[in-house]
Amino acid sequence: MTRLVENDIAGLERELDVYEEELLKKTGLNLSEVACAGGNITIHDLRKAAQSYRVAVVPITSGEGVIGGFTQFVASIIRKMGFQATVTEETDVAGFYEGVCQENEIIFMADDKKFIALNLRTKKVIDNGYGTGRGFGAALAGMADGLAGREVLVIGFGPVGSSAAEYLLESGAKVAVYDQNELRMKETKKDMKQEPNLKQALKIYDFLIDATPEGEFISPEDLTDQAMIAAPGIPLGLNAQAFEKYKDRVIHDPLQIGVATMLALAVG
Ligand code: 2YJ
Repeated sequence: MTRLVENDIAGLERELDVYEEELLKKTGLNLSEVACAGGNITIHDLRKAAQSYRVAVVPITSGEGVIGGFTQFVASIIRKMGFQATVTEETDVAGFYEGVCQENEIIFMADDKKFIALNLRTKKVIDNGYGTGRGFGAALAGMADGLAGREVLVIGFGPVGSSAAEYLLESGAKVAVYDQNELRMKETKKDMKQEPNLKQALKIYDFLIDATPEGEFISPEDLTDQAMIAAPGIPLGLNAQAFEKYKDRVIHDPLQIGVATMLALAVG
């Protein structure tokens, strides 16, 4: 999983309203609606949860340390969904203690390996890869006006791609997978088609999930004219020309959909 850097999220907190307007325009869904679709809960249940849960986000200094603006941005995404959310003053274990003592029952925290949401009331723990995959699957379904019976190519079968693939299967889509790592290809389920050649596959599928950590490996001529792309992978797999051509049909963000869907899953 790619480690975010300060630049990936700089300025995004201020732009959250604009981000959500664009998401709505592309998918017909706002951030909470994408999260609820990915998390399999109703908006009504999300709103009820927003009244009963408080959320703390704990900065974690281990490994490569705190990423400037990361916890603040996570908290602002959660507030955007109608929940009370604070960043703890203390970090690490002291921050976790502070969050729990202040009666927060959902704790978000990330080190270099894992980013989790922990629901202390239900003991549920939600991984960012799982939330991100499902959320981007839901965003693609929104953009496509439903994916039941349609063929979707998932590129990259790590924690995000495999969760997106599962979600898409649940939604009735026909799922195909490409991963350059043969061991990962072996982890695909039998109801998922394996695509051995990426270039050939890109020419066929109109609906794509780019869940790779590779940048700029997709050019405009690789894609069908109708292609729609949900791209949780960082950096973006499309090169600049492909992005320019497809930008109205590309969903790509570093945290928003993943965090929102983690929250929906944590309270669901
Ligand atoms: O608390 C902090 O500021 C840091 N310890 C945050 C670390 C963030 N973690 C990562 O970037 C992970 N690799 C997971 C990111 C998942 C984004 N989809």
